Amino acid sequence: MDSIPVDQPLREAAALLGQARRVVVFTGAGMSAESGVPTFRDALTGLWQRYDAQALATPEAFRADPALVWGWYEWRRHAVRRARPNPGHLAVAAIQTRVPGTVLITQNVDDLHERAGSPDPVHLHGSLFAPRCSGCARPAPSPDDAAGEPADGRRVPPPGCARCAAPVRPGVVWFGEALPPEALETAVEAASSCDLLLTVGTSGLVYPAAEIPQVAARLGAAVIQVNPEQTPLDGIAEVNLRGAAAVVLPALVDAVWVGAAG
Ligand code: BV8
Ligand code: ZN
Repeated sequence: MDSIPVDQPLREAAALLGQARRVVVFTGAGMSAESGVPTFRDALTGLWQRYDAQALATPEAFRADPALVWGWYEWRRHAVRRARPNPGHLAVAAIQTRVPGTVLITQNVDDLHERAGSPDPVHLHGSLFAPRCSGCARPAPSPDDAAGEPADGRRVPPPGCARCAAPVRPGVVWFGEALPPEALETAVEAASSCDLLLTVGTSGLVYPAAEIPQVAARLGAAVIQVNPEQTPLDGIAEVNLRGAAAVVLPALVDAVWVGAAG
């Protein structure tokens, strides 16, 4: 992995991270982009491109056409299974090791943080690997992959619940649905008591998740943003690291701990 020059912003971020005691890492779709998992901003590809992700990720869409929405999530689940954590995910896990008590909060429904060794990330928007009944909410087994990977755009009828036969739905939070109260509470608490929040790969447009970095800044924590693009979070960030997560995060960890040891 080509290392990037330790420029001024990276030096500032390293100084902040090196002296932080209570750290929160907050991630969005950009964290998994270099693992080949498309971000929400990225237009859907293939036969899905005629759909708008935000429209598909709603209870209304599932009620109207369960097979279409289930097919989309099955397609995404297989894409995530094929993906691998990237050096950015590994750097986040390294920060959690170096700064005990670091809280990792993610908007992502993939399991790449876990596969990178991060202990129990807080999933604000659920997971692709926790299907449940849309009627009685009974957890359902993950579909067996013997059926193979659904081609993109293919509609796949969801399995029926073993208890009430209602269609099984993905264990994610759809637009218009409340976030899991305990996850949101943990996130707000961590943001309210941290002294540094590192936000990575999020456009900061989806609420209430986008509140989390703002709560931290409002209560005096330093905010470091990693994003190749500008976002509404630029204004609250003490340091903006304009680059890709899989390049910038390993360089940041190096600058704090490896450089220090060097
Ligand atoms: C609710 C799971 C009410 C499903 C998701 C206040 C103001 C305005 C609107 C609202 C508001 N409050 C509520 C709303 C409505 C809505 C909302 O926020 N709408 C927005 C779009 C305007 N919020 C809701 O509906 C929420 N629920 O409000 O319920 C309620 C309350 C009580 C009781 C009943 C009901 C629920 C929102 C959650 C929806 N579910 N995901 C699924 O995945 O299918 S949201 C989903 O989209 C993701 O989880 C994520 O949160 C969001 C995408 O955002 P990002 O992760 O930031 O990704 P994005 O693609 O946008 O950007 C990628 C970024 O990465 C970019 O900046 C890019 O530059 C950068 N990047 C790219 N490559 C890299 C990179 N960075 C680093 N490295 C790289 N290599
Ligand atoms: Zn049921």
